[in-house]
Amino acid sequence: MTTLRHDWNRAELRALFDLPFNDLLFQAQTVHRQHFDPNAVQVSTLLSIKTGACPEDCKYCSQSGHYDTGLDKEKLLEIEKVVQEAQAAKDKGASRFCMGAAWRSPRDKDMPYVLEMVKRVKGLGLETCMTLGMLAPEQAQALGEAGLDYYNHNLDTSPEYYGKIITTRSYNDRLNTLANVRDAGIKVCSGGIIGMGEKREDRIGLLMELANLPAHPDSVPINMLVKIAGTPLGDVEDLEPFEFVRTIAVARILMPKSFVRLSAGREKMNEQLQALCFFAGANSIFYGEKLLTTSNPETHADRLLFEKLGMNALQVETTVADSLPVAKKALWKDAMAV
Ligand code: SAM
Ligand code: DTB
Ligand code: SF4
Repeated sequence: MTTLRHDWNRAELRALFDLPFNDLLFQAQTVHRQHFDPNAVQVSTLLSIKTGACPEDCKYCSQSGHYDTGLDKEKLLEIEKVVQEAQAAKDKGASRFCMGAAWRSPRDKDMPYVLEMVKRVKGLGLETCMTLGMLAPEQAQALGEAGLDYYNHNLDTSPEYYGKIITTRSYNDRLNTLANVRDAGIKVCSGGIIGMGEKREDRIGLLMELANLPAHPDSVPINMLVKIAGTPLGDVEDLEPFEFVRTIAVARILMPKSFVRLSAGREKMNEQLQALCFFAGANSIFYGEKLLTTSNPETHADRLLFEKLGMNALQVETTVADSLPVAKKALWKDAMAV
């Protein structure tokens, strides 16, 4: 029985990052196998339900109103359109549908729409996830009562580097939203972005914050920065890919029972790098040709990769069960015929 730790210190994390690559990956894969089927991957599809003109100044983001990124803005999508997209994602083999809005936080008048979206998408037999910015306790409560399964709210980076990336909301604001989500009984999805010009110490700081939360996030997205022209991080230097793999491996070791998601940035990664991330303990991806505003690998390329690696997509029933998730091969076989 693994006891989950919430008291990781910087020296321990440094020591993990400093391990020879093979030793680190072996340790991560060993931990991974104690808690998960190593060939099963949870698959989520994203949809931007409200795009652009965001008041926040996140320096990586195509949707911030502070930068000219040439993005077409869109109002809150109609519920029927969202349901249609969710059904299409399900037909292609996704088990979770994640709806994202470019808001600082939802306004009261937005709430009835998003609550209805949760109910309708859940009614299709999909897990639901939303990322709408900061949530007040009563907003989180309402989403929980509507049946929302997951709420995504990333810490993004270390507390020390955070001020270089966002000035319009604080690290504490983010921690408060995570607490409100947890208290509402919604599963927490929280991770960050790697490759924003931060140092290894910042990657350590981010993972330490996530692992030392009162409960490990159920899902931990590790995004590789998608460089957006027009943002302050549009031409930041590339991160050494092995350092990205190391970050996934350390996340896996620290949070043994969490799904670690190989998130944004897969389009720039070759199959071999993605396979290394899976070996390092990533067991979740975003699937579908679009993330929120940028592109993601083609679905047929992902199916082919899964086939080459002998991996399977998890079905809803198995991802929500408390027991060890077991992949069901039928799901993506059926989807391939679509
Ligand atoms: N507006 C909400 C918020 O920030 O809480 C929700 C949407 S926001 C786009 C969700 C997350 O996507 C961000 O916290 C960030 O971690 C990630 N993200 C945004 N732009 C990205 C980029 N260019 N590359 C990688 N990850 C990105
Ligand atoms: C997360 O950690 N990554 C997703 C999701 N949560 C909402 C978003 C990635 C966005 C990538 C850039 C874009 O497509 O705009
Ligand atoms: Fe707005 Fe979210 Fe983008 Fe920040 S990451 S600018 S809050 S949409």
